[in-house]
Amino acid sequence: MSLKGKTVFITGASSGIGEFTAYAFAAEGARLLLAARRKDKLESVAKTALEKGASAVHAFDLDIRNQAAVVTAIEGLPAEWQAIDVLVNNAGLSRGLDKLYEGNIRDWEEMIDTNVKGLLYVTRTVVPGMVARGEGHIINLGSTAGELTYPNGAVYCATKAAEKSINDGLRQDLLGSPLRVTSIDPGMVETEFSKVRFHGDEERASKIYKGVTPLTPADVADAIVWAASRPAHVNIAHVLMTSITQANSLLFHRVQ
Ligand code: NDP
Ligand code: 8X3
Repeated sequence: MSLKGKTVFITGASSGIGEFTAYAFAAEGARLLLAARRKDKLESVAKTALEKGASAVHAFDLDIRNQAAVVTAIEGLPAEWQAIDVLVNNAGLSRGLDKLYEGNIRDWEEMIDTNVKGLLYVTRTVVPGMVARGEGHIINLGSTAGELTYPNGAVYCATKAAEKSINDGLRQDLLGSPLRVTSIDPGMVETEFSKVRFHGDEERASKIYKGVTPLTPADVADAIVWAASRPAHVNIAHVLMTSITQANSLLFHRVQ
């Protein structure tokens, strides 16, 4: 399916996987709706996306944890941006790496509010328009963490297990319609993810990637665009992907 001229809405487009997904859809000639909280970063992504071939870009700041703001921003889009063809529910984060019984409750709330509730708010606001138009594809970012829980990561892993259930539930709820629902589930990808997880501690973040070859955000973007560009009757339910140095969320081949 050609993505030229399709309107693609990417949440969390200011860095990492969302940023590179914007560039990958840009290269296909798509129109891009880009959202995140950091407007300055988004504007720089928007400029690069136009240089890479996006046919138009509209960027706006949005905190997906705020349900009223999600509705206002999406329902208030200019008329020419109202018909969203592809929604990439990418915005998300981890906070902390702690034993559950020692975890920081504010970290838990931020992860649940963003990765689960925020994803639901955006989906609930965008999908009715897709259903009414009889066209659309929802692509959610899951993780190997949603498949297999790792120590000290129970709450982040739980949010990605929830994403898996939401992805599978939505696909069943849309059965009989032409809409498609996909979960892209990467293992370790080198982005701002670990820096955010460790509250800005770059030294601790860099240790996570030591001795392994992580996926790049461009690798994940490639899978997202691949899923979106399958023929209209083909629904890719899940893509589980890791680098060759990772077998699952627990097992890595690390060179010391
Ligand atoms: P980054 O930290 O690089 O990017 C996260 C993006 O989400 C940023 O653009 C950030 O923008 C945005 N975001 C975070 N909170 C909010 C919010 N409340 N409202 C709007 N946007 C928000 O990480 P990744 O690119 O790695 O992560 C993207 C997704 O991929 C996440 O869902 C993550 O769980 C998932 N994932 C990541 C893996 C990895 O190893 N990196 C592996 C598997 C899945 P801003 O701060 O400007 O709001
Ligand atoms: C991100 C991958 O293993 O750091 O979902 O949780 S991991």
